[in-house]
Amino acid sequence: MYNLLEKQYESDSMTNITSGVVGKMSMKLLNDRASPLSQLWTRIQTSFEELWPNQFSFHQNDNPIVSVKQNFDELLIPHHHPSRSRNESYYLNRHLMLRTHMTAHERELMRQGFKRFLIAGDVYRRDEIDRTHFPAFHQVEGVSILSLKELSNHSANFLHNSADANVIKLIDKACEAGQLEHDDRGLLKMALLDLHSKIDGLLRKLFGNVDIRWQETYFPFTQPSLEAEVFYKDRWVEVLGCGILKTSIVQAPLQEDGKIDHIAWAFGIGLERIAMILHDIPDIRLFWSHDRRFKDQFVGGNNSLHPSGHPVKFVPFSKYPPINRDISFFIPSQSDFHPNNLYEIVREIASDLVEDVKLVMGP
Ligand code: FA5
Ligand code: MG
Repeated sequence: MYNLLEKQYESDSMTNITSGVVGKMSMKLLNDRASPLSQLWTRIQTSFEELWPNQFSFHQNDNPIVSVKQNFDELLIPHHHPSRSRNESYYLNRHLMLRTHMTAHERELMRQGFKRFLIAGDVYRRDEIDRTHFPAFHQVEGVSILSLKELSNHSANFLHNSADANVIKLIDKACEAGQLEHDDRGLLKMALLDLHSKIDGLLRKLFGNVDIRWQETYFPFTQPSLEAEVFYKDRWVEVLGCGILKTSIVQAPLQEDGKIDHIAWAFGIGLERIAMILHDIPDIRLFWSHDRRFKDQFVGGNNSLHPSGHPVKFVPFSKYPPINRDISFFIPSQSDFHPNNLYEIVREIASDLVEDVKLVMGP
């Protein structure tokens, strides 16, 4: 047994939660009005409301502890999937874990009857250490359940508005792939175009004119699956994953004859990546900083916007140059060494001061 934020939990062979990550759990950045992350969450809600009034409900879940069932099993994530390993996720014990994505809350909201919603929260992954990856970050998940009737009434031309020829080609290709659960490819395409128009609308509202690139990807719970990247400072940054939810995941009533009469799409956006681009924030760790030199730059800004409407740009303040350190060690040939375990030790000892860990394997 052990205590975590004033509650008792049974420990077992899966337990791997660390004090560093528990410290992050209590920061609740989405409730801190001075955090660019909470300001961005507000902007996402107002953007949705302005673009598609009264269509979506907005939710926030501040408790990242979920069951393994919610985070993985119910989302069809196979038992051998690497994200289930102790090397990639934080476990309280065999049954409970820190959510690795906000997709973990989709089913409960659908079960409560919500059809179109956004939900934000903090998520946790044992990940690599660099400027754009951190073991704690925030996601906004969006879901829309569209009735088939509604979809067939939509004018294809209207939905095509935001999609250029490349996107339409990609969507056509994604809809052709085998094993799709909805056999009307036309309606499936309409649903994907609707998803595209919502994400495209949001990204353009946030960034203004920006280069967005779409490509096909894989998630166990969606098919087809797509991801979007935004061009920023000479490179493409992945900002979100999305797709058409598999039918067994969607929690919505069926028609009287038992037929499925809906198609649902979902997306998951990383808030840090978007805020970094909007405000020129060079390092993801700064969001967790208690340093007033960081926080004061965003206080008082109207949702981190200048009166001109442009996002406040971050002004760097560190006067210390970086220092490089080499550490070398031997790994026995039979060991089950995983680099994430080394990163975890680095984090435990040096907290967030270490900017980048590069692993160089010897011959
Ligand atoms: C997911 O988490 C899926 N649940 C998204 C999804 C939802 C797909 C609904 C389909 C339907 P992914 O692991 O790619 O996907 O993460 C989504 C976004 O979170 C990424 O695009 C990125 O913006 C952000 N992200 C992922 N890992 C990190 C990290 N370590 N640090 C900061 N941001 C991250
Ligand atoms: Mg991804």
